[in-house]
Amino acid sequence: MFIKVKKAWDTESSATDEVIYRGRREFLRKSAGYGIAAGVALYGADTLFGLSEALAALPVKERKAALSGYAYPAPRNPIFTLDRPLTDETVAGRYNNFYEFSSRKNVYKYVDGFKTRPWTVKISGLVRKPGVYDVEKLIKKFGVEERLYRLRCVEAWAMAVPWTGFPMRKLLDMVEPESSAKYVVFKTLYDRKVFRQQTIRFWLPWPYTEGLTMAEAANELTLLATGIYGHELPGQHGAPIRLVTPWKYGFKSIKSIVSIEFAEKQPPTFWNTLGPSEYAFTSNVDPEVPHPRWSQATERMLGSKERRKTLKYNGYGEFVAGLYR
Ligand SMILES: Nc1nc2c(c(=O)[nH]1)N[C@H]1C(S)=C(S)[C@@H](COP(=O)(O)O)O[C@H]1N2
Ligand SMILES: [Mo]
Repeated sequence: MFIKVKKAWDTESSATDEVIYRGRREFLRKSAGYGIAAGVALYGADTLFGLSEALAALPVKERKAALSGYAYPAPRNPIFTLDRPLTDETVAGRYNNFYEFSSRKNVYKYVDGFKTRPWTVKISGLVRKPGVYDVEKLIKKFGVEERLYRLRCVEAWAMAVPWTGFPMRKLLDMVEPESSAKYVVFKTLYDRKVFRQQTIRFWLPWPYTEGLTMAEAANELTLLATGIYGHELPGQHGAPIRLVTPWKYGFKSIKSIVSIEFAEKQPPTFWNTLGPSEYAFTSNVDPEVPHPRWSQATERMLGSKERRKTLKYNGYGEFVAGLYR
């Protein structure tokens, strides 16, 4: 007899239906409390209610339980192994670069009101299937996996963390870029009500923008992360969806993405615009190419006094060296 073995990350439609059902019920309960006419609430519930809205309406505990039905924790992809211990979660979550919130490492103090659900990503440019895609639906469609990756910041500190997400490759297969597309352009949300620094430092080249070549975007390592340490991304790590390119300096791994565009020309990017000689467009980790003001030969592991030798391509040469020959 043939038994279909379901991979843990196969989509579970029954789990999703349950989320929508419970979220809708919760939404109706709240709407009644706010005195919204039942007709209006029902109209909204029946015609507009999707997975994201349902999840957003659930209390935190129930939301966690619902997500565990199809997203977290995700099965670990055994291909990606580490040469060093994982960074402690609280250490990684309290030493962040996210200039939209703060130009210091204390980003975690500013993310409490950051509303990341519902959230959509606009796909545009040289692509056959442009559109506005709901992050929750992408997670459901592609499934997610856990990957242990090193991350090396251009400032010479490093960490090792378990991301949860799906390969960018899956998204490319779905949206079908045109053959004329040479670059992928990623943008973070621009909203001065959400990100205080977009007002305080209004002169910076917002929105934060990053770019990859098509071949880099399609590489096996390129991950769109939606989680970390076995749960959803907290705000400071770039909720609800961010890029992770572990062979490049951390600033390429753009957070809180709202737009992915396929383009013929290399786009101007945030750090490259601010300092072209310090932050190259490609910015692959390379111990032999110093920053103009400091060496890149070694790195400090967050949460420890350990200094390690920096590895070319951050140790990911077997996956990516072929891209640059
Ligand atoms: N939108 C946005 N994305 C960003 C940044 C930022 O300031 N804004 N900082 C980058 C830098 S410099 C690094 S090192 C990583 C840090 O990711 P982490 O805070 O999750 O460790 O995010 C990158 N992505
Ligand atoms: Mo960084």
